[in-house]
Formats: sequence, C-alpha cells, structure tokens
Amino acid sequence: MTATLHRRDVVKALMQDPTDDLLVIAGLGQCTWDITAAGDRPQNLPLWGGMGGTVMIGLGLALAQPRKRVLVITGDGDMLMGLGSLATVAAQRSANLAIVVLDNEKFGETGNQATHTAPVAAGPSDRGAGTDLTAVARGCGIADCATVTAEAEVAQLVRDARAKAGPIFRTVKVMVETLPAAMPPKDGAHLKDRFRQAVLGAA
Ligand SMILES: Cc1ncc(C[n+]2csc(CCOP(=O)(O)OP(=O)(O)O)c2C)c(N)n1
Repeated sequence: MTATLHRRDVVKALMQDPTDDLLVIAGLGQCTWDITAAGDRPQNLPLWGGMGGTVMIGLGLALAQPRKRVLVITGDGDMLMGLGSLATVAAQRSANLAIVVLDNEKFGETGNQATHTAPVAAGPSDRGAGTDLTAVARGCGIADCATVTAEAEVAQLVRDARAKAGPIFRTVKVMVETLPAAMPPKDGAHLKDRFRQAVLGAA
C-alpha cells in the first residue's frame, strides 16, 4: 500500500494548541524537525541524533510526571532499534503515555535506506511483508494499538494521542518526503535545561 499522509501535517495536528502539560519527545532526524516545524517550545525534547531510546525516555518521563501528558513522536528506524522498550511500556501501563511512530519505511535522514517495516521480496515460504510495528506493540502487551493510514483517521488519532487513557501506540504510515529541516536549538544541555525548567519550574 502506498502511503498518502504527509508527516508534517500529522505532527502539526498532533501538536495543535498545546497546553504546557503536553510534553513531546521526538526521535532523531526528521521527527526532530517535524516537531520544530510545528512550533518550537520548551516542553519539546527533540533527540537530534540519539537513536533507539526515544520510547524509554518518554516512559521515564510519563512515570515521573503522571499528571502531564507525554507524547512520543518517532520514526520506524528509531522504533526498530528500541523494540524491547515496548514490552516495558506494556508492563508499566502508564495511562499518560502515547507513542506515535511515523513509519515511512525508511531511514530518512541518512538517505532513505529501507528499514525492516518495508516489504521485502517474497520467498516461497513467506508473505513478503515487512515488520508490522502495531502488531509488535500489541504482542508486547500494549492493549490499545492501531495503524493509521488515511486522512479521515487523523482527527481521531489526535484525540487519542492527546487525551485517551494509555499507554496507546499508533503506527502512522507516512509518505517518503524530503522536507526542509526545521532546526531546534543545537545545544543539548540547553535543550535539557529548558525542558527541565518547563516541567519542574525554576527551582
Ligand atoms: C546509534 C545510531 N545509529 C545510526 C545513526 C544514524 N542515523 C541518523 S538518522 C537515522 C535514520 C532514522 O530513521 P527513522 O527513525 O526512521 O527516522 P526518519 O525516517 O523519520 O528520518 C540514522 C540511521 C544514529 N544517529 N545513531
């Protein structure tokens, strides 16, 4: 199936009119740029180039800040590297955690190499499908998992990601696009400090 959703439109919708209690953790590469294109804010923690730990950072934050909503927005490459984290998310059952994977079936930032979510040439004894991240999350024990492929599903995706009792997991199939980078601040210590201050206050 050919994806039709534009990642920036989906992320803009997910981050529309954010309250201060919406903490957004973005995976490396394009997701970092996507959340910044939607509007840089101290409650955003873009991971820039750190790969594989986005969901675990989101989970830790959700456990530490149970009254705030934690929204993880990451790519299929990052998610594939950190698959084990989904089992821990399931075990912890954090009601305030939503995970949205923008699945373009590529390692976008490094030149669009195919990831394991991309279909592979079918051999005689397989069905040629790539890894289904929604099925993986469900198999790990996250009860509320779904795949979003159509524009008509985006409004519900946003409602679920922003407010539904979690943990929720959504794979969003998005087009392969080369988009202008929207750069957040580059200094990691600054990003961490401003995020910490936004979450905990000045103390
Ligand atoms: C540990 C590690 N390995 C490799 C890289 C190089 N790298 C940077 S971005 C990226 C691709 C990320 O792919 P994905 O998470 O699917 O994001 P998108 O396609 O949305 O850009 C890779 C492999 C890295 N930053 N860290």
